[in-house]
Amino acid sequence: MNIKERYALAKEIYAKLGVDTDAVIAKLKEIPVSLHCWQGDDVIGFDHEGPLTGGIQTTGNYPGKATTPAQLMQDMDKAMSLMPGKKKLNVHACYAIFENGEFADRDKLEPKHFAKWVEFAKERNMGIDFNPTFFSHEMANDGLTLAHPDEKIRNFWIEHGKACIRISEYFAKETGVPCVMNIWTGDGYKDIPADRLGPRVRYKESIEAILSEPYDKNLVKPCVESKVFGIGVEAYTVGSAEFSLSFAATHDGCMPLMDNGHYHPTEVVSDKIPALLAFFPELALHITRPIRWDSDHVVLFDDETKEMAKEIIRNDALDKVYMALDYFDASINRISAWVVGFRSWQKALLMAMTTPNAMLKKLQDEGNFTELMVMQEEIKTLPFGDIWAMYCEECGVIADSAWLDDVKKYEEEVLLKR
Ligand code: RNT
Ligand code: ZN
Repeated sequence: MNIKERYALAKEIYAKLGVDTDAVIAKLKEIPVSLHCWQGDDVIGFDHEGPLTGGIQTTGNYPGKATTPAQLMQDMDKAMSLMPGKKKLNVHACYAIFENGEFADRDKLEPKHFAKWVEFAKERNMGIDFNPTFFSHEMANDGLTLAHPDEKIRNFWIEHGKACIRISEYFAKETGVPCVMNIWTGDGYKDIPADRLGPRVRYKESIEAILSEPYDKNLVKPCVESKVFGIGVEAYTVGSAEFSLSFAATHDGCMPLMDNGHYHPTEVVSDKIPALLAFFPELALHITRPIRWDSDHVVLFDDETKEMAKEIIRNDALDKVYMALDYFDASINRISAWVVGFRSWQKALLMAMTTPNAMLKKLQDEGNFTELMVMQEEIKTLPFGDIWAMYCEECGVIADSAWLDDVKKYEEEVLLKR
């Protein structure tokens, strides 16, 4: 049987449960997911020589990584050609593109330094999300930026944040799509601090100073990302969960961003999504896969990934939750890493959207937990693969793992020649 025939049979099975798979496929095609440029070069960027800092780390030394804007864009294009669904581009400030030996430090960045990214996005009909880069810079060498006790250092980073707001607005105006601007710093201490409040008050005031830059709230959507700890800052993180959530809750227009690698191991973001939806009109996610720590492994189609997608879909929150991938694996083919992660999140969304959520909710509300359990188990073995295959086919990408042949060919012809 070919994909269409398999789909026709599967469609019937889902229809009996009240699920219109044609409508689901049509809808999923329109939902943007942010694809992070930083998987392509191990979070290095183009504006500095030094190592990746900020308490985050890539491990592995797989050959062929992109080292120029042209290579990174070429690699992203290859990866995107193998992913079904709508993409939004996610860029970090350290990916500024300078022409002919020109340079601008982080506090002096301008929209023109990102004109090439705008061109890239527009040609591909994508919006752009943006991130100030508060790491991998000499002014971040103390492990503190916006929370630094030295006012000069804080001001440098505040100016960086403001520059990024202006750039975010430029992205939104150019692409016609609002730009989510995520504020994350690795600020913290390796060992027991003598003052836990002071850095947080400074951090709060610094973010407020950044957000005092005038901008159109319909175009720029700032958010603050929390974290539990980073490498080298194990004892104390300034932007903890409580800090960031409280900041977002008390600053109109500022969203909380949850990265599912940034919590204690038994906490799950899938449970936090509905908790936040009860209070925030909008929120943002970094979708990643932590193994024992914030290891940023490639996102897989695993239980918690599925569970997060479910919480967005069954709460009808697709227009409230900004979804972005955030992982970086340098130990495998980087294009394959991009593709597996993006496809996994697409699968999770598709599965959530083909789940008879209204029926299951009703069983819960009626207290019918016996049937709820039976149905939830039953759903796990529906012919989901046939719906996925049709979705891929309609999006013009290979449905099964044969896409890897393409990546292998690209590795041989392009990556290994670098
Ligand atoms: C780090 C945060 C942050 C970064 C990116 C590169 O722990 O998750 O979002 O991964 O900004
Ligand atoms: Zn993140």
